[in-house]
Amino acid sequence: MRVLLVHPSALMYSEIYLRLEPLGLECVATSIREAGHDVRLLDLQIFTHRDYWRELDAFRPEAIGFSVNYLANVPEVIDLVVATRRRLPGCFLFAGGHSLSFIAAEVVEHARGALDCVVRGEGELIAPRLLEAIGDARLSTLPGVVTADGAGPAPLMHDDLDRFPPARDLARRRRKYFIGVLDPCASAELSRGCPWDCSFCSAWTFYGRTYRKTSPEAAAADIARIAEPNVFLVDDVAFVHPEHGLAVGRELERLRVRKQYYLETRCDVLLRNREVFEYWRRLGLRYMFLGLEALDEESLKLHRKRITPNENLRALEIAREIGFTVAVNIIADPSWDERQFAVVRDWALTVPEIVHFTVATPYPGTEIWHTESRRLTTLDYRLFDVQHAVLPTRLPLARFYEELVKTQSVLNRKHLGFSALRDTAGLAFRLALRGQTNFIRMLWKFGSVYSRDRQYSDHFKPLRYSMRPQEARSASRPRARDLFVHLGASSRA
Ligand code: B12
Ligand code: SF4
Repeated sequence: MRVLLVHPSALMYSEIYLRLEPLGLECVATSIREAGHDVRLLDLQIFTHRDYWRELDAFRPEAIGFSVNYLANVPEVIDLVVATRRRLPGCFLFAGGHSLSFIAAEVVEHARGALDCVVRGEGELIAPRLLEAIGDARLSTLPGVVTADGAGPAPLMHDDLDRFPPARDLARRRRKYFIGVLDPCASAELSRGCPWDCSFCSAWTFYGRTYRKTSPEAAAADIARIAEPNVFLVDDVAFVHPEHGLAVGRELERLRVRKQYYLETRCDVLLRNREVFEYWRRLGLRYMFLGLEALDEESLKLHRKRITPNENLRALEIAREIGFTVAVNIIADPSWDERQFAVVRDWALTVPEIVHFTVATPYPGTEIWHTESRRLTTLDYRLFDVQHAVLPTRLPLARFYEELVKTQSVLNRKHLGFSALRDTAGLAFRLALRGQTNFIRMLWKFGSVYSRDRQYSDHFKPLRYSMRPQEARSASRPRARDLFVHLGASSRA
């Protein structure tokens, strides 16, 4: 069967920093290809909708699968599904991915019969079975599958992460993938899941709080096959188990793999497992993202980060000592006033780290979706991108965005002001000589993306698809089975 897998467009506010390969879709592609199908992949972060329609004419797919990891992409994908159904009435249309897994039934409803099903959870094991079951009334009894007729049992989670290495060969124009100065950049994974349980995050609820690892041999072999000089490690929390990180590193050394790496981890993991980070620094790890989230004890408790402000600050010192370039994230709460913005801005200007801001957002799949007592001010999927306020703001909304954007631009100037640009000019020039212009374009686009008026006016766009509102909210923690996509066992680090 001819199967086309599609990744939606880039999110407006992140495309300036990065564009990364659709790793999940590439893993699903491997499993479908192994089952004997002819698979193609189209990434709308790089290609246009016009390219999509051309691809349909050229390839004539018999099935099309869409990947929706981000809520903000939901309207685009529903529109594409509905239009595709008109163009190819006999084509089997399905969708999956992180965010859709929490809102499967409502998305099937939005598509008004155009979408054959949504697949919840990991796609590798179920996708080939799904294609086999096309036309069969038992489709809706498959694990994780949700159709207009009903839903199957809990989705399947595979216990061997080595089994379906990503089909990177299917991603076209790979030179377009980059993150900051890592241009071009591929992605890879060493583990899946997270054993922590932060209240604002859905990484742990998706995987039922499980944590799985690739074998060191398979992980290193996969990275060795990557042509790009840079690799983004997509793990939710890298190096939770230091012995695994060390073993992967040793394999990479044995295979003489030399790359530059970027990863995301927690401050306490860095504190606890310093040696593995030092070792990876020697292997080429240069950049890391640490989810700081808040500067004060009370907010950290509220987010259930299970860490203290001192531990966070100590981790930053260690990262500096080892020689990493670090980006951190702070969650801005809609209840912030000018004073709170100023406190964080002042702090951010005193540290060398790159400081990002996201806006506290209860999205489906998170615990705060169930417990947040403030009423959502919008049900527009497009605003659930952690850059918009979807809860009532203490400041008037336009003022809130003014403060947010002011903070972001002060911090951007810190890293992309004249003196910083002078330092990066040499690098930008060398990349341009190799035809890699993603990083340079990023420098140009920076000022134009963040705008108070743009963010504010996004709230007044006509609402085309409305999210299903939260059901009864409650102050107490929801039960695991109401939160989890995969009903895996709980495993603590
Ligand atoms: C790596 C990562 C990133 C990377 C980039 C990823 C990429 N290639 O685009 C970076 C750091 C850049 C990033 C950025 C952001 N991210 Co992010 N990210 C992740 C993370 C940690 C892992 C994703 C991943 O690659 N997993 C590994 C692959 C193998 O798994 P997968 O993609 O989920 O695919 C599997 C299944 O979902 C399924 N599947 C996927 N597609 C399909 C399609 C079909 C048809 C089927 C059947 C199955 C299927 O099968 C796959 C294989 O099992 C997730 C958390 C998580 N654990 O999922 C957050 C997460 C997806 N990100 C999140 C957010 C909020 C963001 C940002 C908006 C944050 C910001 N500060 O602006 C930006 C926006 C990025 C953008 N694309 O524009 C949220 C999503 C929230 C939401 N509900 O919308 C998540 C869930 C984290 C969280 N805190 O809860 N992200
Ligand atoms: S540690 Fe990170 S990935 Fe894990 S639950 Fe918290 S925010 Fe999510």
